[in-house]
Amino acid sequence: MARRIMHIDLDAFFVSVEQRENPELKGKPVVVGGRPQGRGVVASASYEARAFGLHAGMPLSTASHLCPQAIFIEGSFPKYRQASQRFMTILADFSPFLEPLGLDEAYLDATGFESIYGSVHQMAVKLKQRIKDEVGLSASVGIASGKVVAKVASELSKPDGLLEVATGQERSFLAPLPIAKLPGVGRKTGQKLNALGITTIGELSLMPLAALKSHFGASGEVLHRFASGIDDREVESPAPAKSISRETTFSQDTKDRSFLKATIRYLGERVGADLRQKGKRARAITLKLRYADFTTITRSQTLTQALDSDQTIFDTGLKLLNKALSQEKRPVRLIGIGVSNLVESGKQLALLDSSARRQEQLNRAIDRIRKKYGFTAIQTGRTLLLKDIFPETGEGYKLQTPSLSR
Ligand code: TTP
Ligand code: MG
Repeated sequence: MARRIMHIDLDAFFVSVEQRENPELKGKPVVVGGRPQGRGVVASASYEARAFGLHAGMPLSTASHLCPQAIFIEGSFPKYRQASQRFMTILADFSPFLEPLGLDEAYLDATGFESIYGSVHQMAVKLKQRIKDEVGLSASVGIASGKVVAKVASELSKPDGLLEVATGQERSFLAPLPIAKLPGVGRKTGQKLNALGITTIGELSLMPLAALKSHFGASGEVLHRFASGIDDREVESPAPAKSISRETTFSQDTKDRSFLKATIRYLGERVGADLRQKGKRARAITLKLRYADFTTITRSQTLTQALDSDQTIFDTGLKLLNKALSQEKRPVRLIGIGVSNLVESGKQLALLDSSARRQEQLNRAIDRIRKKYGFTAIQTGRTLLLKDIFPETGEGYKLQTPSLSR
């Protein structure tokens, strides 16, 4: 079956987020990047500003010269990151075969989704609508049999566009376009091709492969395939986490061993729950310590078998902690624990000895209860200690959670 690959890209992303928050900016030439007097460059320009020749990467001084009436905004990255996450979450609702690229674009493999949405085109219409309703931004979508053509199509359809290239039409779709529109053709390659008398993608596709290879080496072959609209690359979802960890910075540096132990227990239980939820076991455990003077050390231990129990994480973490602190005089500022060298859980249970198996069953029972009633529904002896140390939190260590980083 022919593949249907979507490329989705938000329109004038940074600017659109600003316009969403301040409707007065809508329909006007707007630039995000900094003050026109500054030495920065344009990060994002509204389509109204582009009509004056403004584009990303242009020095702000040039931009204000070309379009003095433009509104210049410094921008704030956390806002864009949040919008990006909401955008990606919507895409993930449509297909698990998702490859995010940067903040505002992604490939999505929609092969076979006709049966759900009537057509992939319809699916793209729904997707665009949800992005508009839920994130307040407009996206452009290209659909084709491969990534390259899908990307060129979304770009060509901007803003707020939707363009599908039928299977078999890839080459004729690309042929009239200038070579700069082809992903992979940067400024240098473009200049080199122009010098060879090549200006359109069609001309590029007709260049003999041997000639392309002699000019561009191995990438000559890629250029040839892309220019012909051939691109078999898969949509690659990001690799799953290779490690899981939790750490916390204390509001006051400490030398209190019991407190450090309790914190390790708590962080270890969090890591363990995460590990089991992901269906993984770990072969290595790492302790991280940062001392008051900001010196940071990590100490790791490899396990004889891959395990996922809280007890193993705690025991190993504690051993590493005792070793690290045996000669140590400096107070501790941050403590963290992590697991790595992860393997799929599989059905290994039967291979474990009886005490390890009991641990497994206990952890799973605790996970179930916590899933139902919250993480703090069950506290082990050690984590209960944290309650005495932070009595003001009332709920024991719960209020520590926001300071956890992963
Ligand atoms: P793009 O998708 O390249 O640009 P855009 O979303 O502003 O406009 P378009 O409608 O053509 O897609 O990049 C996404 C965001 O990344 C952009 O809003 C700002 C940021 N960016 C920079 O900070 N510097 C740059 O040079 C580019 C190209 C983008
Ligand atoms: Mg964009």
